[in-house]
Amino acid sequence: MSSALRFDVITVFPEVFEPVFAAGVVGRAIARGLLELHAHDLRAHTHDRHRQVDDVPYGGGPGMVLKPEPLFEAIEEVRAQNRGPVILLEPWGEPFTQRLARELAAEAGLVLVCGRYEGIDDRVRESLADREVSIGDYVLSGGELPAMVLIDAVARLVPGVLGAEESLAGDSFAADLLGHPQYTRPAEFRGLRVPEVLLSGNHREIEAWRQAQARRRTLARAGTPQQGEKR
Ligand code: 9D3
Repeated sequence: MSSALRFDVITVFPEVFEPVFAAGVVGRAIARGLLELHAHDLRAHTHDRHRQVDDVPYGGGPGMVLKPEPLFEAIEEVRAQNRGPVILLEPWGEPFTQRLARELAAEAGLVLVCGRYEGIDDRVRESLADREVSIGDYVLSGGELPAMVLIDAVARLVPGVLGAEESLAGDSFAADLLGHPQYTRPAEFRGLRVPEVLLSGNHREIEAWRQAQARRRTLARAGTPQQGEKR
């Protein structure tokens, strides 16, 4: 398989990755050998009686910080199998975008490190990280959900992961359009009608309507009022 992409995730909660990626597009791709996902328990790389992955911050302050030793050991071990970039999920990282997803999908592998508590000892970033990524400006409890978001978005771009039809649908994002409204049967539900043009069978008119709707959505999201649109 030429384009298989390998994800290695280092986390204190490896079990949360299992159900999420057993189902859906990503689960199917793993079953078909297009993707590999390995979640590694950071605690397996501790050597003390209490299997401690965190410690108090130097200089004082609230909360705990992920210790460097287990992270160095885990990352170095994983790197023997996965030569891809080491990405730390951090709230102050570069914003995760479709563009970054495309860039990462071109790698043979990715090593994802999930922070917890107040953060990761900065020597890990300094010595081992290739980049730091955030999924947006809101506070989560750790890097696991962000890692899942990244994996899902990147996995969809690996050739063969999506069916031919689904891949075509992805192209609308390439044009930075957010897609058009979708309807399915019935044509009328609780008095709500599907737009007449979609029932017309006129494919040119349908395509024009969809493009206009998609443009409208995209501009609305960008905060640019449409002509004649009330704000
Ligand atoms: C008080 C300073 N905070 C840093 C901005 C502390 C802090 C908050 C949340 C430290 C770690 C976290 C846990 N979040 C992540 O690890 C995280 C995250 C996020 O919270 N939002 C968006 N993307 C990401 S990627 C990793």
